[in-house]
Amino acid sequence: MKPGLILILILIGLVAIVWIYTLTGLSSQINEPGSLELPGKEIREYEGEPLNSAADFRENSIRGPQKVDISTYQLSIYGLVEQDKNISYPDVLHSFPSFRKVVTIHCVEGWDVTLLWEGVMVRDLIRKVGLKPEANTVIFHAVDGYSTSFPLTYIMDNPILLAYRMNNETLPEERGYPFELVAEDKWGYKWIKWVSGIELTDDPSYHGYWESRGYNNDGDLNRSFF
Ligand SMILES: Nc1nc2c(c(=O)[nH]1)N[C@H]1C(S)=C(S)[C@@H](COP(=O)(O)O)O[C@H]1N2
Ligand SMILES: [Mo]
Repeated sequence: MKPGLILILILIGLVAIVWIYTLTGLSSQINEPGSLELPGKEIREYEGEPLNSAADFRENSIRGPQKVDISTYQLSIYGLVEQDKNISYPDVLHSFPSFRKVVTIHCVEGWDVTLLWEGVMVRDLIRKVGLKPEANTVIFHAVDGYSTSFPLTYIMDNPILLAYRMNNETLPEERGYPFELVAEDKWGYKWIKWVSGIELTDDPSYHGYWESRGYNNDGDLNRSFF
């Protein structure tokens, strides 16, 4: 073969490789830390800090682990917003910036677990739909019928994560897949798992599942829960 022909063949080969690479979406997977397809291996240390394992939880959910069909799953944001919105799982992961943080969850039963959480900020989701001025309370709803609520200021003034990964792995089913709220500085019963809805209301007296059974509605860690 002539050297010129070899050069042309090499060039065609290179173009084909780049084309296939972009077509398969490999490039975006590599650049996005929150990518769905990232292989997960649980980490047990982050920046020198030891972490517990996703298996260290005691499973005590009201109806046991929930199975969510991710192909039909939608996160609904509704109520006192400019326009209700349903967002698919991939859209939550790819359309919002993701953040990582080591946070400890404390259950009222006396155990705690420290993990590296990764997720999107709830306030970014809410800003996307636009708030009505009367909104003052955020109620989270879950697939198992569980719910819990917060003052709007807690959600908008703090970097509160809706997590889809823990310790570098996709949330396991028992831990709330697809989303668990990382309700920093709040008792475990505020860390709602299997989140399916975020409702904006003007009713600060709303009481969620455990709250309507006597647990403190603030759920502040530095206060007693009953
Ligand atoms: N949807 C849902 N989220 C939930 C619960 C639940 O029953 N259903 N239990 C809460 C409680 S009381 C705790 S302590 C944390 C951690 O529970 P786990 O150990 O069952 O993961 O999840 C919280 N989130
Ligand atoms: Mo709990």
